[in-house]
Amino acid sequence: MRNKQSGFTLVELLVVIAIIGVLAGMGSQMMGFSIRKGGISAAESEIQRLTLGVESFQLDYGDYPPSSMEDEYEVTGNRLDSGNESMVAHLASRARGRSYFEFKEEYLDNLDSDILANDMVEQMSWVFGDNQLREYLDPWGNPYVYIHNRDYGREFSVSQEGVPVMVISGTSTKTATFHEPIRFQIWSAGPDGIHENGKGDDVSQW
Ligand SMILES: [Ca+2]
Ligand SMILES: [Ca+2]
Ligand SMILES: [Ca+2]
Repeated sequence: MRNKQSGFTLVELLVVIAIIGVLAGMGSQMMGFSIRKGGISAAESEIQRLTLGVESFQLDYGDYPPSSMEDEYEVTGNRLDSGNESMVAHLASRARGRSYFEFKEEYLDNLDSDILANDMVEQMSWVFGDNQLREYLDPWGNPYVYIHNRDYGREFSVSQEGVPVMVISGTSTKTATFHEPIRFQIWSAGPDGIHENGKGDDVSQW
């Protein structure tokens, strides 16, 4: 009679390794899920803050920031992320002695490296120390979309993971009209980084 071997057999070892693999997979999936969830609530709260900023700008100036600085002031620009840049520029204005938005530095960037003309910088009482035409980014690094209600139905060029794509204001399936009909639309492309005009996993203010 052979002595019964102590320790694990090969089969037992393989079973243990398989179980560890499954558990590790579940763990990383859960972690991915909670990171995604965290991103979504961060985007929601930033959109809420941006909405308040845009609303208080409107109280002072009687109108929301335009969807495009290029059109509003007849300045030349690259027409990429114009709505976001216009929103940032107007919220960064202290022309009336007050600021409309507290920018979180980690979300500010100028992905397309464009600049605001110097006379415009003065005119807006720009709060930044240079003339970079910045965008405000969502937690996944993509600029939010901002569109004034005047421009609903119009196509705009925005960057999606560094590539320009066209977007159009989101429509509601309930009312068959645009969301936020008398205000403005702000949305993030969401965790998948793909703009769906406020649908799919996009995070929007409606
Ligand atoms: Ca631009
Ligand atoms: Ca820019
Ligand atoms: Ca999306």
